[in-house]
Amino acid sequence: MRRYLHTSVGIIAVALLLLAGAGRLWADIPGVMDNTVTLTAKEGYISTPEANSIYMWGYALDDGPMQYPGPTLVFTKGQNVEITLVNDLPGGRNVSIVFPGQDNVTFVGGVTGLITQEAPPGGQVTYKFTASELGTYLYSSGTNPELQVEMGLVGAILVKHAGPMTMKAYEHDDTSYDHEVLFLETEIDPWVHWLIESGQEALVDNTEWFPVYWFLNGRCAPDTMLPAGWPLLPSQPYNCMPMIHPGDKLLLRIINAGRDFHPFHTHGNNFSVIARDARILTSDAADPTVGSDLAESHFTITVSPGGTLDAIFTWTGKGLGWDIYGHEQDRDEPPLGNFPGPEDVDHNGNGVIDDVPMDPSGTENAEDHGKPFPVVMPDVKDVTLGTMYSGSPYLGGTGHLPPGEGGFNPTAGFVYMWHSHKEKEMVNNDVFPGGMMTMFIVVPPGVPIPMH
Ligand SMILES: [Cu+2]
Repeated sequence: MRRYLHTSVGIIAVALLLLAGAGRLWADIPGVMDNTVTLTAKEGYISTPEANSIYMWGYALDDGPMQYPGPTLVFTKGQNVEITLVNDLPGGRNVSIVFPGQDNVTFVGGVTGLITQEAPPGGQVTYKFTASELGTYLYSSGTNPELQVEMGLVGAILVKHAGPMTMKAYEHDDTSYDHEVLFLETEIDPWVHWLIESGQEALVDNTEWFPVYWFLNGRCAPDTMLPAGWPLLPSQPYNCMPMIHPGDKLLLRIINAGRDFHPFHTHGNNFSVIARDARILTSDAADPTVGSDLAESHFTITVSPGGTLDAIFTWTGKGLGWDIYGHEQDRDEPPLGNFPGPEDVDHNGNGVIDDVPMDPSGTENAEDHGKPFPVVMPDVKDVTLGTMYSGSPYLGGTGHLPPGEGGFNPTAGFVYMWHSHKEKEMVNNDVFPGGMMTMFIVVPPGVPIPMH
């Protein structure tokens, strides 16, 4: 346990070290942006942070490695989409894809299945549809789904506006965002996977299904925080570590691709749920000026199994009652006297002219400008320092740290946990911490967050 904790802290440290470096590329949602895609259903293995290796089935891109989840498919609204599924699964079984929320899916080739057209062993099937509605969608196997979804045949579809920089989740004007992140939630029972791997499928009993691994985008924490495309996780290419500036709007695209409920919890602030199952929560879907007027404010949200949800999260520090930037106090209060200057404004409306400028990003909360940190910081020798502590409680502030401490948060962002609020889902096969958990990072204004 001790060794594991050390390892996990090390991995978080590596993640933050990379975060500090140039060329970060994981703030957005990586995926395949092509309207003609070939997916191959095949077997493979995933890794979990407590050093397990689990047999899986997944959708690969072309003849690439098995992926968990399958490639995130990014289409633009109105695009005609063609997805060819090649069946390379073992055991002489059919496989398929269902596209909940997509209208008028047609097929070429394949064989008729119970739910949809299927690819026979060694064969293929092509699905065609028009990505007619914006939003966040699931795709998954429609063949023996109680087994094939468990084994990993799931993925995400995002339908976006055609303009490359039209960052608006839906037509409505208040669904715009600055950054986006995908949370594809799954869970597995490794016993089922072992039975399949060892050729004992007849012993799989869904009444005894008992998941002990919980994933965000196919990774268990702390691997969620490693970059996308991390070479040691070849079958788990996607990460999950959102990053914003104060005041940025972050679009959360949440998909429940499993069969349990996961109350996902963003510490620090509420978020606004603007859509469910890729349909905006509005009283007038035809009028884009109405906005998501039926949006719900939540602190924790559960998505139905098979469902999706879009929410907008933002964070400014408003309401904390202190100045997150640590701007100087009102030096123009007695007995120091007044210091007139170009920034002489009564920012916080307390009747005193401040001589310290507001944050130029425009997101600073005026009422808290200049207000002191509300507690006396303990002496550095009386605290245990985390690897992410910058030496200062202020956003963008750094301070002196003992030798060997800190260094993993050089931009002095605020870092905190987002996770499933079913606390048992924060483990990897009973080893804490892990599971459906990641870190969220607010970086100071001006620190670049890369986009596509
Ligand atoms: Cu919590």
